[in-house]
Amino acid sequence: MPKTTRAYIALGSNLGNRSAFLRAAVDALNEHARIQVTRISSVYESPAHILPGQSPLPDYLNAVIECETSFSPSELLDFCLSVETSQGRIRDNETRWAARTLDLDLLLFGSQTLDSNRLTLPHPRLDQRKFVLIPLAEIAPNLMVPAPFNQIVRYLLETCSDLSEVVISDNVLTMPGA
Ligand code: A4P
Ligand code: MG
Repeated sequence: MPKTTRAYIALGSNLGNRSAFLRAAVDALNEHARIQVTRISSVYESPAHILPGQSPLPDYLNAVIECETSFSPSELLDFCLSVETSQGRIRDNETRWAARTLDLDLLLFGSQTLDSNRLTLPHPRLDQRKFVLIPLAEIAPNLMVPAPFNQIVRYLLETCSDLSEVVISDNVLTMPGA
């Protein structure tokens, strides 16, 4: 592989066979010649974060993977969006945070920062979510998260004000080919 960047991707599902969608996402990412999955967190279950006034939604399974990729950030986003679609994700443009079979969010792409109309890096809500910080801290506790955070992952988790209950689930995502 040519020059690669280490990236972190958050996986989430709260619709249908949630663990199968997460498994399919890990496999699809790793099967691409320009992506190599290097670490996978445990799978965690938590109530859906919802917007004020929104009706309750099913619980989520979430995990975070680390990968090496020769893609650019925009190419990696495009590939993630195509994997979501291949796993039955239907975007309801009327409803933000609607239940979904698969959500893939780019958390970090090396130490790059970016704020375009289709991609913000690091992920702008990363510090507000235990369902992201707990699995990320499991695989990369000392990782420096660039601006505007400028803190290591473990510190962001220790200072996170999210009070939701995030519990480890029985589902296990193994390294592809392991
Ligand atoms: N986009 C910009 N930056 C990024 C990035 N770093 N990674 C753009 C991925 N996408 C990024 O995303 C909308 C657009 O955001 C993309 O097309 C891309 O151009 P989307 O997946 O269609 O929409 P979404 O996920 O519904 O919206 P949003 O606001 O990104 O939602 P979040 O923040 O992903 O939250 N509760 C629990 N327990 N667990 C969850 O995983 N997830 C959500 C969704 C809400 N509640 C949750 C969970
Ligand atoms: Mg998303």
